[in-house]
Parts: sequence; structure tokens; C-alpha cells
Amino acid sequence: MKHDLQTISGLFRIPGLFISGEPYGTGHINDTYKVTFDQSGTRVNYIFQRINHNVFKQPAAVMENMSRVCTHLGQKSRACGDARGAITLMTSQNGSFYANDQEGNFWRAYCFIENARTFDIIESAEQARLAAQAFGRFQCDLVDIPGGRLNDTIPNFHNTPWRIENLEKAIAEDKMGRLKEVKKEVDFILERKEECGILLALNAKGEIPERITHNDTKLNNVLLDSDTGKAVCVIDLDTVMPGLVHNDFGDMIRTSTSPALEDEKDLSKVYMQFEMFEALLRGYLESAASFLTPAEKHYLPFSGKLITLEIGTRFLTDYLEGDVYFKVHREGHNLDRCRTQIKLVQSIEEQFDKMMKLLETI
Ligand code: ADP
Ligand code: GN1
Ligand code: MG
Repeated sequence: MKHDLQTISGLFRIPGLFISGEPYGTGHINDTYKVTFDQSGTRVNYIFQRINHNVFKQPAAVMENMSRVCTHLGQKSRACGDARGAITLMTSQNGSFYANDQEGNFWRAYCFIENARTFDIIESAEQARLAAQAFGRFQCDLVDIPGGRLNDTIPNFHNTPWRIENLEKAIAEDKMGRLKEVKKEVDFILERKEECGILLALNAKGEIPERITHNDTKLNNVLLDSDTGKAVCVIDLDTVMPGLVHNDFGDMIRTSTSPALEDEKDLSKVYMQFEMFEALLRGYLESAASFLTPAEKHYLPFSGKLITLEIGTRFLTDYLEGDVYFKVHREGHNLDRCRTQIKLVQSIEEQFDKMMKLLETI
């Protein structure tokens, strides 16, 4: 194990005795562990996370957002009698919501939400509807969070033109000599460069508003009840910050419409299943339609293409830069991920007219 979880557990005000801890989940950025304590003979689980401070340069600002969001959502869900609807952060020995270890890492701990699980691949249209409804409710519930604008935990996180510029820099440097392998992927992305700034331009003109968004609405960032399949809680809150609703809806299309994993090597398995898109749209509008403007709604189908292209651009940039950002588990992992994103963009483009027609009928 990379980290001494027993020592880390001493940094938090958690009652009982540490029993064990194991790596948990499939995230690309932070280190996540499921940790078990003995509390008077009962085993109680927690999630411990080491915040990746190369990615989140100001962990304290992340935790300030997170505690505000968890407090607000916790109040709302408890008022509805729902004890599992929001993440509960544990307090550290110094009274804040994070703690530093001796190596200067930032740690946080939260209650483990039991009898719920995540999915890396969508299993049914109903699941897509419920996940999208949960992310829509998440945005809706944060509309009235008190205390002013949230911190930007990663500046330019969903600034797609800036992501393209970074790709262009990586191409110019070609640090690892990998450019020759990826000419096709580079061309595909750069041919679509002009479309990347559409939403930010509308935002700058005041035609699409800034809201509080999650910004990482991967299907595996919502816990679903193990028995009923209903959405229990939206998790992974590091990137909750001001943004466009399209960041969230786009990432739902990216991660919840294809019947394949993000790193699938057989690209014939990667495509947008229209019924999943339809379920996402219906589910999301069930909870978000009340606050969305017509312009925001109009660009929901486009957001799928934009965010998939954006994440594909980031995977390709990281491949060219030598895999310094996303965790990789095999040779060419980021390139495989980039290729699935490109395949998915193609599939979205092929079905785009149909997607727009569906939107008009809802
Ligand atoms: P990452 O940034 O690495 O994706 P997440 O916050 O999404 O980290 O957590 C990783 C995994 O841990 C999730 O996919 C989920 O399965 C599990 N998880 C996270 N928080 C909780 C929680 N409060 N209760 C139960 N499981 C959780
Ligand atoms: C990362 O941490 P995780 O795995 O939920 C990344 C997202 C990407 C995603 C691609 C902070 O999310 O932006 O869309 O990988 N998070 C960060 O799978 O960069
Ligand atoms: Mg996650």
C-alpha cells in the first residue's frame, strides 16, 4: 500500500479502532481508500482520499467549496428525511475538513454511503434517466447556496479553446517523439477547432449564464442504490465550481451513452446509443427544466460533442506530454482513451440532427 492509512486515520476525529483499508474506485486523479473501523464491535466504513495537489493546486480552496456544498445539500436532503443524499465530511483533529500528513499530502475523510454502488458502463436507459435526473437536481439544489461565488478549483477547467491551445503546444514540443503515431487523431481534433469556442462566446455575450456545476459528471460519480437502482448521492465534488450547465450534460453524454469503457481498444464497440441520449435528456430536464433558459436547452445536444472532444483533447495532450496528468495503467493508455472519445464524437455527429429533433419534441 502506498499510504499508511492507520496513521492517516489518526489525523481525523473518527471514533473506534482502525481495522483495515484498501484502494477503492477507478478515478484517474485522487487516491481513494475504503477504510474500516471497529466501533464498539460494529464495523463502520469511511472513504479516505488523498487530494492530488499537482492537479488541485489549492486543496484548501477545494475543501472550502466542498464543505459549503456538503453543508447545503446535507440540509436539503435531511429536510426530506434522506440521510444518504449528501456526502458527510469528517472533521480533522485541528477542526477543519482536511489534514496534512508528514509528506505534505492533503487528506479528507467521509462517511461511506452503504448499499450503493457506481457503474463504469451504463446498463439501461432507466439508469441513464435516473443518473441525469440526479445531476440535474444537484445543479438545481445549488442555485441558492449562500456565501457568494465558489472558488475556481481548476481555472479554465472547461475552457475548450484553451485545451486545444495546450494540445497545439504539446504538438509543437513533441517531447516524447510520439507525434508521428497520432497524426490522424490530431487532424480530427484540429478540424473541429472552430466549434470549440461557441458556448464560451455565448456566455461572454450574456446569452448563456454561469451557474454552479459539478464539472465531472461521469456516470461513476453518482451512487445508485444496490437494491432499487435509484440515485442516492452525487459524489466527487472537487470540481464543483462556477460553470456552464453544458459541462455537466455533455459529460453525461460522454460517459453514459456508449456501451463500452472509456479505454476500450475495440472501437467498433464505442458509439452513442440514441436511447441512452434520450433517457439522459428526459431525466435531466425532469429536474433542471425549471431553471434552464431556452438557449441553455438548445445547446444540450451539442454539449455532448463538445465535452467529448475536449476530454479527448486532454487525453491526447497528456499522451504527447508523457502521461503526466491522468493515471495510466498500460502503455498507450491515454491514446486508447483519446481514440474512444474521437469515435464517440463521430457517432454523435452522425446522429446530431436526430438529437436536435428529439429536443424540439420534448
Ligand atoms: P475520484 O476522484 O478518484 O474519481 P471519487 O470521489 O469519485 O474519486 O471516489 C472514487 C470511488 O469511491 C467512487 O467511484 C465510489 O465508488 C466510491 N465512493 C466515493 N465516495 C463514496 C462515499 N461517500 N460512499 C461510498 N462510496 C464512495
Ligand atoms: C478525471 O477524477 P475522475 O476520474 O473522476 C478528470 C475529469 C475527466 C475524467 C476522464 C480533475 O476525473 O476531468 O473528465 O478524468 N478530473 C480532473 O475520465 O481532471
Ligand atoms: Mg470519481
